[in-house]
Amino acid sequence: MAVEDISFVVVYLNNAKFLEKAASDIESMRVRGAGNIARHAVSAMRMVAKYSRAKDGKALMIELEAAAKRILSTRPTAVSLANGIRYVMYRVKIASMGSMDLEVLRSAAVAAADEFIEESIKAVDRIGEIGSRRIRNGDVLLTHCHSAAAVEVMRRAWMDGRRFSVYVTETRPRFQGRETAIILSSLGIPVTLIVDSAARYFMNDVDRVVVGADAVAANGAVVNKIGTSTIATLAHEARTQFMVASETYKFSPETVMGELVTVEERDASEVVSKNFLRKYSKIRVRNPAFDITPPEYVDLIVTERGVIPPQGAIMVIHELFGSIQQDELLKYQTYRITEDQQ
Ligand code: RUB
Repeated sequence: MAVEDISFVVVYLNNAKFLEKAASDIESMRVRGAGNIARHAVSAMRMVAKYSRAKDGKALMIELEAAAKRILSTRPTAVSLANGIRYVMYRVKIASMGSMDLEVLRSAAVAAADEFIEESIKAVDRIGEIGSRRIRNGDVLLTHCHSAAAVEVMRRAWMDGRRFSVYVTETRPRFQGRETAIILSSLGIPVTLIVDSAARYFMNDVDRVVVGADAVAANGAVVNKIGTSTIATLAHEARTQFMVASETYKFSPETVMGELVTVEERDASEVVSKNFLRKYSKIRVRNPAFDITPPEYVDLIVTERGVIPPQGAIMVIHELFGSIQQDELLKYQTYRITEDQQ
């Protein structure tokens, strides 16, 4: 359900509960995929600003900071979340330098959120347009997990009349690959669903791997669904092109300062049943949700600003975040680190 669907009355009466609902939608993965997560988070910030009963501008800023902190604790790897929130908060901060009036700051937050959402949707569209040109007639593609940006690249190429087929890995443990397979197949694209461990078996048939990203580091390393880096290694070995579709708001400015992207580790019950865990309590189960593909295994990153080699990531980050102070950048990084890591 879209954030805006939640009735005005409920939101007005209980902004805190509403924020909690948005955060738990992201935590539980009812809303998933880095782009969707960012838009959901920014919509939540918008609603907090719009329906806040703060008495003055300062109180609104404190409320927004608290909301940002809660939202950022939900999915630590999604840099898009921090960047979306930063987009809003930076503009509120700039507005606050001119005036601390409550309504001025409220409007600044709402306008920034609207702008981020609109631009992020346009970015996916543009990535589809740019990335689709890389797909040729007769190609065999492979994709992993479910990425709206990667799907848009394939959808657009198909709509433009190119004919190709796609291997889709099912993507354990949550099977997001099935969602991708269903979408591509509904467009008429020939799809073969495979288990993740069959990637090497089929890699020699594949011309291009197309995946999305949760984060792109300053050195061009790509953080994406667990298993992506295995596929990238296989593609490298088979000399198969490895293409990443990523909006620039997934690029991590903190990594310029040597910070590492936090990899989210999810509950063991996503991998085996609770019964299994009880019965074999001595078996430890680990469930990292993402992994890191080194830049040497990435051929190109398709962004809404154009195609870049992984080495170009640093330039994109400087262009986008160069004007933001280092302490401002690190503030949102700190919010994402869980208490036991601090
Ligand atoms: C989803 C995933 C996707 C990226 C990019 O992981 O790894 O490839 O988020 O997606 P999860 P998009 O299912 O754990 O959220 O292109 O839609 O932003």
